[in-house]
Amino acid sequence: MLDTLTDSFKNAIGKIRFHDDDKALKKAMTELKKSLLKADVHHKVVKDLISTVEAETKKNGVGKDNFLRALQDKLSQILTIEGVPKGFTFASKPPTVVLMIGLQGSGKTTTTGKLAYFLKEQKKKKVLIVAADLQRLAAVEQLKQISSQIEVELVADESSTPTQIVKQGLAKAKKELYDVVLIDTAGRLAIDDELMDELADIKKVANPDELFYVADAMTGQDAVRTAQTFKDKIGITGVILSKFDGDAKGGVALGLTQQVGVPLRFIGAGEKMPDLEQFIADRIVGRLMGAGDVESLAEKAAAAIDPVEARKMTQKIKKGQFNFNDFLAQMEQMKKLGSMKSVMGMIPGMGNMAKQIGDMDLENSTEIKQIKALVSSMTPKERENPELLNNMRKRRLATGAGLNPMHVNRVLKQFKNAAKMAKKMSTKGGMKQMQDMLAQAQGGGGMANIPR
Ligand SMILES: Nc1nc2c(ncn2[C@@H]2O[C@H](COP(=O)(O)OP(=O)(O)OP(=O)(O)O)[C@@H](O)[C@H]2O)c(=O)[nH]1
Ligand SMILES: [Mg+2]
Repeated sequence: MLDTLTDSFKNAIGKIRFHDDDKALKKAMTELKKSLLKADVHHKVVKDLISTVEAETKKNGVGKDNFLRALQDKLSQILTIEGVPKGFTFASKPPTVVLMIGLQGSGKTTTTGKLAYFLKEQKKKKVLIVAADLQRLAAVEQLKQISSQIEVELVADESSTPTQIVKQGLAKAKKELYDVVLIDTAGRLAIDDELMDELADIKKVANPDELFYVADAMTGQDAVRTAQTFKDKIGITGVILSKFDGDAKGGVALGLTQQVGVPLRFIGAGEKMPDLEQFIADRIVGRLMGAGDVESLAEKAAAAIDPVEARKMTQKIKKGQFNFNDFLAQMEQMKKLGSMKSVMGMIPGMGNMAKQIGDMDLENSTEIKQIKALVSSMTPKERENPELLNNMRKRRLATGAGLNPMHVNRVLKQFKNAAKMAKKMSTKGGMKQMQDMLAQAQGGGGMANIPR
């Protein structure tokens, strides 16, 4: 997600040698400046960053440690707005009301769904979505689909007006004790008075705690400019950059907070519901400097994995009873973590591996589809005990699942390997072996076992 930026910092860090002099620092700064500009970071932000880091490093004595400290401090500063709390905060008196605004097609509706999913799954909140976009014919239908997919309640009524539906939503939220209300609004092609008036009216009745401006990251510095206009005309409390997966450069994320004077709060990097990440300065700084973001990963995993189920699973694995039902259940859990690439990006030292994996898609990968097709053709007994499958049954299953027998054998072999590996991992020292294996894969491109 932040690959280009991370690479820029890593290269610069590499240029500072152990016994350092001004020349090494100069070289690192020149390198950093060039790559940040190339990554689309605004030139004023780059200039400020470079001059501060250079001056601070010199002041404290040129050397890697001082350079890293100066860089870390400066990055934290440019990603933070003094006095603004970190992460998503809830109003002292529920419901927390969030208004989602932005230009047409910027990703408001999708992001509303992702945010609802994040609050429900990770923060365990009761979330209500209000469909206040009554401009576009299909808008309500789109939200209906999203909210039923993530199992979040929706308030919608095509024959109503935006302010009426907001009032209705808020009344329901108060009565039924919702924690959060997310209001999706209509977008326009460009900023015009009509849009601003409508938003101002909605804002008046909604009295929101948060106004999130959703901007398309692919529009680069335009995202910053339009955010500024929305801030001046309506007032915003945060920015969400969507479609970050399509933006290879990503520099806009680094400068935006200082440029607009409002913090970047979330980044959307994919079309699916788990593809939303909190933008928390301290964590991002760690990631930019190549240290990973274990905190966010742990949060995601804790939300996705049911501890009771996990314990049961570990017991089964230890006893060698891991079966196809468990295999499928594990895969379903993995899906909740979001794209494999973003997960890997959070693990320290795994940034490169994330790149190799590309976007491994658990839902749409052919292999996983094959496995699912195969398992659903099995009898319950066979699912519990794969050993029951003889050649005739395998041929039958292949036909039933629309696969050839070779596929079936491959899937069964993969399953056996997975079960074996899981058993190994659950023993003492298993984690160490896993790490070694990962390190090997990282160095040697041995990714052949990971389905694409
Ligand atoms: N790749 C990618 N696509 C995204 C992301 N967020 C949204 N999209 C896609 O962008 C398109 C527009 O998203 P919407 O959520 O409908 O945008 P909107 O701002 O609600 O649009 P209007 O209601 O017409 O103003 C859809 O096809 C989304 O799937 C993202 O983070 N990554
Ligand atoms: Mg929309």
